[in-house]
Amino acid sequence: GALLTAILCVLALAPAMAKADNPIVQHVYTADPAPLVHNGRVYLYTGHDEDGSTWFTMKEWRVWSSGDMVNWTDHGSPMNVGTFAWASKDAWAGQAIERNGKFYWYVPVVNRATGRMAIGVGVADSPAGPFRDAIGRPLVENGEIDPTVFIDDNGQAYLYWGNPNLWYVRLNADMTSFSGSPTRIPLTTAGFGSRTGDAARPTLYEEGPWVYKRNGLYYNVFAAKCCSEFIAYSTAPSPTGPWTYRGTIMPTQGSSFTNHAGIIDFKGSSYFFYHNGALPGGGGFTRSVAVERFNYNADGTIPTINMTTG
Ligand code: FUB
Repeated sequence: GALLTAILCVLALAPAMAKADNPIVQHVYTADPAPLVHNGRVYLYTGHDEDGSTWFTMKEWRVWSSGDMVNWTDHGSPMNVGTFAWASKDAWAGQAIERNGKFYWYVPVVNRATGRMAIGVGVADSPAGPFRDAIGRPLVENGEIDPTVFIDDNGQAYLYWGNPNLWYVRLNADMTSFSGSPTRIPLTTAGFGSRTGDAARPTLYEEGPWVYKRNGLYYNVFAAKCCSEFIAYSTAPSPTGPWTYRGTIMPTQGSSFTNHAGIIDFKGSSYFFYHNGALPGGGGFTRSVAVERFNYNADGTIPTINMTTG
């Protein structure tokens, strides 16, 4: 009897333990999570906030992986500002994707020659790197940040990015060049919600887009309304819109004034990655990535997701 009760208690606790353990990384500060599912593992690409940082002085990116969303392997830093000989600083928010056995990691970083933010692309033969500069120059440069990459079912790849605007461009199959010119997505209030009190930014869209497709619907999850950011989303019937604003996913919470989302399905569950300032010494420039498991609503909408710790 007592033994059975003890076993049942342990079993009952197991799911809670599995969904706990936030922040995911507890020995360094991390930011801007970008998860990628590959060969039965989740690879988590992040930035690295330096100890005691008082600005987004980020020098390198980090990779972590897990087969169970509980135990994480540290793959170190397989890409940093120095990977891009033309870059000077600011290893900010990117995303990696696999195509034809190669891994492409799109990141914003300052172009030393122009002093502006540009998008670089690293390439590697394995998801944990090491990554090298794929083309030796910026893939695209317009002073804007936060690339997200997506390959549609027909093989057409898209890169989206931007703050204060939202851009996309069609990537070629090589993933390191593009066709046509970057196109600015109209930031309408129908598409991205309305913000008051900032004439230059009439919609909620701020930065950090995360674009993906589920059941034929295109999702654009983004950081809304600096500088107590929340995560909101829009959907569209095609990768190029038109976008319809769908509301808040994660309200403003925690001690980081930015937030940044990444969403995956893995082993039958859906996961929402984000960042906050939950570690000791944490805050807006000393952030930590965290994750919540969630279920889509039956109509494909995303429920409200709250930050958890522990
Ligand atoms: O981490 C630096 C910047 O802060 C990112 O590029 C933005 O998305 C925000 O999280």
